[in-house]
Amino acid sequence: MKKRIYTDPIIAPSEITPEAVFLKRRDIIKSVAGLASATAIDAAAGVGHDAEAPLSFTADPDQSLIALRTPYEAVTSYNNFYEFGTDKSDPARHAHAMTTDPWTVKVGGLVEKPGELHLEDLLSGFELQERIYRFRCVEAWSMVVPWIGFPLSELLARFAPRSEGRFVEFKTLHRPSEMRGTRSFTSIIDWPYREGLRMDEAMHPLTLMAVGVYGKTLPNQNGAPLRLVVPWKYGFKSIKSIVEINVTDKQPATSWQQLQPTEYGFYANVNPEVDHPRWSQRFERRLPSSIFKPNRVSTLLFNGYAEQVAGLYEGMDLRQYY
Ligand SMILES: Nc1nc2c(c(=O)[nH]1)N[C@H]1C(S)=C(S)[C@@H](COP(=O)(O)O)O[C@H]1N2
Ligand SMILES: [Mo]
Repeated sequence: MKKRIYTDPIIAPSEITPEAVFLKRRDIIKSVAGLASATAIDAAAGVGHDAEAPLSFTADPDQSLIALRTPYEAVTSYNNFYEFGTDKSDPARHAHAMTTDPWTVKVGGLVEKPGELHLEDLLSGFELQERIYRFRCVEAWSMVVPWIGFPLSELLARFAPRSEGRFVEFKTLHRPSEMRGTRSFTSIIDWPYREGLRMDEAMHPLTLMAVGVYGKTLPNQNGAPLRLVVPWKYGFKSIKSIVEINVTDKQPATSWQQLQPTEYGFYANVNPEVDHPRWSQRFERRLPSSIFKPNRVSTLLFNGYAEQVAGLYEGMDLRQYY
């Protein structure tokens, strides 16, 4: 298990330069591995995509959430990624089976220039930025995550959406041979996992395409090599391991809405006033939490991003469009 050599950054990536992160990482690997030569260690750590390799990025100018960040260990071991099973520990245990290199994202639908992006374009074709965001699952747990990525609007701009384009649809990789959860008889989702956004939501500057977390490429369980992050919506909108993006004129069907439309809507904006039919959304369990230290915090309207996004929903009844 080469990937577990280095898991917990000692120094916050946003506090130092990316070069320093890289050097520090080598130091840590060296000290952990003791006598082995640096080259052998780099090879063992698999410097490359699969190794959760360090990325070059500019730090988030908004450092207000930095002290609240959920530890790397929790971010990468408590996950929802049903393609690998429904237990929170399944993705960390089984997602390594997914091949992420080579990787292609096909972009089409109502765009002037349909085409493809490859893994190299994703990791070096955009200026990477850090964004420290609150992340709130509909199941009432939450984290604060230092993502690395670029605005979805920059990706879409390359393919020139046409003016009739009103929505954006996303699809996850569907490869049963590498995704044990999709082979299960009890699997409830009609694969591939799908999500969608309204065009103005997709173009919003907070909407991120993430390729990394804590300064390194995404581990598979978090949706490598490319996943969506929409911080004011419930986590299920933040679709992982994307292989297809289409601009459409109709609201796309989404996996959770198809599964249980009375419980999961297309909008899925975080809202403490609108309860899930089976539980309250007023509070959340902020990870890491335990029975002894539940770490219960109040849920904020639009997950704390109301100032930036409330305008998108002016005049809409948020109870009707949940
Ligand atoms: N393809 C895919 N994307 C997915 C999911 C999934 O099961 N499959 N789960 C969603 C849910 S419910 C949540 S809360 C987040 C969890 O992201 P994390 O594991 O990085 O915290 O991923 C979302 N994206
Ligand atoms: Mo979720």
